[in-house]
Amino acid sequence: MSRNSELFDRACRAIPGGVNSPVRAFRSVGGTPRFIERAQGPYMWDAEGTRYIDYIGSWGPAILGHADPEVVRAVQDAAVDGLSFGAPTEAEIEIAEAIIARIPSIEQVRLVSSGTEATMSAIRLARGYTGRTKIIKFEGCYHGHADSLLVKAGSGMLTFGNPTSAGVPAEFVQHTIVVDYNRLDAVEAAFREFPKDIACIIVEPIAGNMNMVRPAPGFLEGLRSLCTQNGAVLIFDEVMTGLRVGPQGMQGLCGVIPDITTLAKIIGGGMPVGAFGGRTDIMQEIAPIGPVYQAGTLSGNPVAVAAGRVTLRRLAEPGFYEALGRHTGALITGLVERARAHGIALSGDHEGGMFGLYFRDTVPTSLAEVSACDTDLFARFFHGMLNAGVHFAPSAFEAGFVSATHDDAVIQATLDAAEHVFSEL
Ligand code: KE4
Repeated sequence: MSRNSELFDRACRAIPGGVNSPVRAFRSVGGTPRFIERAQGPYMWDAEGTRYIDYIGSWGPAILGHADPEVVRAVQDAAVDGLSFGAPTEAEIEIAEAIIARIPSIEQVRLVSSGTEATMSAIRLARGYTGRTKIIKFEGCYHGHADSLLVKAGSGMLTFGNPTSAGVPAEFVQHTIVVDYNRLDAVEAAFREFPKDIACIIVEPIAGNMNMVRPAPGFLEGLRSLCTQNGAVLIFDEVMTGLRVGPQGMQGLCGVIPDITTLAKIIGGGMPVGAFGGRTDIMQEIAPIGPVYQAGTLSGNPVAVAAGRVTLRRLAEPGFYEALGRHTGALITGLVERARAHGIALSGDHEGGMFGLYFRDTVPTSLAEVSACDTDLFARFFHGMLNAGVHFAPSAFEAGFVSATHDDAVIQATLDAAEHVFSEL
């Protein structure tokens, strides 16, 4: 038995499914998860010493590459002065100021420890600010595992084909309206049905949890108009896209400014940091100055914040996103060309350091089109690449991520491996 199999068997005895987050269990692609012992730059090494070029990137945070020396040193330096105080620190002000300087919609920001906490808090804030109860989310979008959002969620939920989660009472989701992504007419209909009771819309401005799906032209602009017209709060969940698709997130690219933005992943540089922020008049509703309660023991802890601050500073270096986008584009263009040369229906899309690969002829524009992709072929591609030393996300319903350390040589090595895999698919 391989070391990974031994570890997985042992893990399954101690941890449900052997993992601490479902998508890691390989259940939608089959096989044994690789137990990672260390990572550096674009590479991870598993328990058997096998090296992989990594395109999971910890699901987004590892944009500088794994174990970036400056980030690691900042964490070490912070840790020797104490791990967490439960009291305010100057570092929290600095990262808040850095976030405010980068994200157009954010005038004030509150730190939390995960994307789930950020979106859960943002929803509560929108309800408290408007005095309304209903929320609109989009099928295939995933915003973390807060009860009211686990309705037809994407990511692991979609992978398991569980459009809703057990353990969530119907009463907890009766105010959650789920419509199809890119269907502005459905959102208009919801506002017509509940003209004064929709607190907010929460949306991934580029969906990344049903694989990568772009907003249709005018979709985000339409959501902005409908929220403004109806007195509802527009929440951009940029946990994934924030600082991943560009220096100001998707809102910086599309010019649509939400009322609240949620962030996580990259702003922690691999350490647990999430955030929600927005217009000052809305953020003033948050405790301790407002009636909407929100709290967290480790929110803004100095070690996590140290990693985030260095990461944010490095992303502002000249040419960072140009290089990131160039390498991601070379990867996707190269993969699609090689697949098609072997008669395989593969399409791809990318924005900044985020990409989607789809085993179908054209880039999907909806969950239905993503769901029609050849997931069996994806699983065979996934394992072929894994055996060739390239680790993509273990699900056809996930986006992929490139880091600053995925240079020309790493991209070329990936394409060389893919050439061989496509020839045998
Ligand atoms: P976390 O609670 O996992 O930090 O963030 C939840 C979340 C919120 N919003 C968006 C847009 C997200 O993509 C996520 C989490 N993303 C998944 C990747 N599809 C995390 C991977 C996992 O669940 O293990």
